Amino acid sequence: MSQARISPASWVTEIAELTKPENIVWCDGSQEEWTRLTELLVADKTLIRLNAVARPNSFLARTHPSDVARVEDRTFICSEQEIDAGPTNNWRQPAEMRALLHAKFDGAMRGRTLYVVPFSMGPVGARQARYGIEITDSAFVVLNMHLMTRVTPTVLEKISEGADWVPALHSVGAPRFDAAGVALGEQAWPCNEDKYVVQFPESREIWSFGSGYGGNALLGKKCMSLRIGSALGRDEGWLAEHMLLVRVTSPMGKKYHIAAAFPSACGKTNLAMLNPTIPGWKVETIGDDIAWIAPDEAGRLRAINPEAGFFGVAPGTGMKTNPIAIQTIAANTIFTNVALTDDGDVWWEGLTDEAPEHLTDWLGQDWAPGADTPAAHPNSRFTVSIDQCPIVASDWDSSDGVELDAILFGGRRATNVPLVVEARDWAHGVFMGATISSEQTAAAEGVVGTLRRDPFAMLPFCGYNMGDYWQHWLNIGAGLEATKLPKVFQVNWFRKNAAGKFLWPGFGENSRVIDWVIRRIEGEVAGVDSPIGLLPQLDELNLDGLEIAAGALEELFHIDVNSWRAEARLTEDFFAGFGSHTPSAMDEQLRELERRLGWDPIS
Ligand code: GTP
Ligand code: SPV
Ligand code: MN
Repeated sequence: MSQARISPASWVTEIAELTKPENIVWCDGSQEEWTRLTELLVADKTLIRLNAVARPNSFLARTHPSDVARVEDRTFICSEQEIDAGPTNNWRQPAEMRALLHAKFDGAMRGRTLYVVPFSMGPVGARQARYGIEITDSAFVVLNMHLMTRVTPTVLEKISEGADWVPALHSVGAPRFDAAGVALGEQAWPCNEDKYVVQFPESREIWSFGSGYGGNALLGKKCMSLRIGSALGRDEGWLAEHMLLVRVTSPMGKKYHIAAAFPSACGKTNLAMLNPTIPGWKVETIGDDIAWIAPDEAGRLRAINPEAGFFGVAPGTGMKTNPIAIQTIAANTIFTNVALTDDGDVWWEGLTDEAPEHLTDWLGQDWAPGADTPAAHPNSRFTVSIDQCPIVASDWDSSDGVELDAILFGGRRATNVPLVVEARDWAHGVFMGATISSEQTAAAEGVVGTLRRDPFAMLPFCGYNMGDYWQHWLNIGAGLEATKLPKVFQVNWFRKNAAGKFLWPGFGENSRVIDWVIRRIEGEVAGVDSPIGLLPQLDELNLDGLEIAAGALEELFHIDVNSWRAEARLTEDFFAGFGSHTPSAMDEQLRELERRLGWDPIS
């Protein structure tokens, strides 16, 4: 469903007439632009330049305390029919939303600069690449787009040659003047209490108002690559996924490619930069958040990372947990909402075992160890180019992408879900993805810790009816030979014991799980059947040198039939919420699970 669009220049004129900026700047992604805009933002105190010896060319931003995460209840999918957005999305009638947004954007950029940012998701010119133009009144957004996407005027050439593109409009919603020209006063972090992150999946447009933070404002990321991307994928026969992408080389020298979908703040960046604790294994990073997956001519699923950088969670990232990330962010990095040390460097919980004696916290207040609030916001993050990752695959941006050998689904589950379990076949794998639940994290506004369904880790990111999305996954699998499909697994690094302690050490030790996954692909280990899928036999796991409490392994793989029956009952209700859009294959999977749990299916 390709749309004939007006030219970028006409669109910019139209938006400038609406938003009434002071001036217009066309961005080119150059080093000169980076220098100019960082200097501008340091001068107006939006950015703090970090100690140039400790962390060259790096900056700290402190957002408004109300603008710290994605705003899911202010995120809208505006399809013509409500049913096409489905029950998991906020829906508004497109014409109604357009009228509302026009009123919001009218004069929204008074006294500000309108930046035009042409960007590509995927290598420019690649078959799978998609182009966008973000208009924003935030220089901070422009700088982050430099790191996260490919900002280049070549995109405008491609568009003038006829390539399709996504118009993505963003304003922080904080004009400097009102309509009468009266100064409105400038906040340190301009934003608006009223926020809208709006996708029009049918006309492939994005309108975002009121927030300068992460996925709300960097419109190439969740808005375009996932919400619009998933709608494109449905229509064009591919998959836009909230997945990391890695290459793993075994001690035998054989290469495998793995994609993994975990909900926000559940370990994608960490697995993407896995530092294996078992000898002989090598991991190369390809992507840490988004994968676009398409069938190729040979009938295999191939994936690219459409992004060009990482927007990673800071807390918990340290030399012990993720040394690769620590090396990646040594320079040329923008930090948001972390703490500032007295010598002008950054700190957050988990960077070191002990906090410095004095810090300036993310709110700009004095902070000392023992304070009852964290120094860094739990959703504080770093933005950095993927090129700086010491283990990035040299061909990470190859236009061809990589053939997938395995897909992992995971979440934060304190109970029930074992360390690893393999799906019996593709449909069972889709069922595993569809039934992911996870404890709420700080990545979105909401109560941290409550268990929520997050199918395919796409709950906030699917641009159409989630039930139809499951059917699309089934269709993709049905269109390919079963032997050529990636094997599907569910993993859980977060199971806890009765005392509330993690049973599994996680991070680099997750290589032991990857080792088993790959030996399953090679047919070297048989596993053992269980009601929920194929589990490892404990002696199939490489546990050499692992320090783990007695009994912890048994607990990690324990399947509690009663809890699983209770979970199946909840799944029944969950599926019912999608009505006739729940694929019958998903209902069959649920009945099969109930049967294996020794329980008479209720229907
Ligand atoms: P988004 O960028 O929000 O999509 O998140 P992500 O999935 O990339 O999450 P990330 O890897 O940044 O991890 C989030 C948090 O989980 C961090 O605090 C990590 O330290 C923690 N974490 C990651 N892997 C593990 C693990 O294997 N075990 C434990 N216990 N914690 C982990
Ligand atoms: C997530 O929340 O899944 C992120 C961060 O990766 S954001 O870009 O803000 O969506
Ligand atoms: Mn994410």
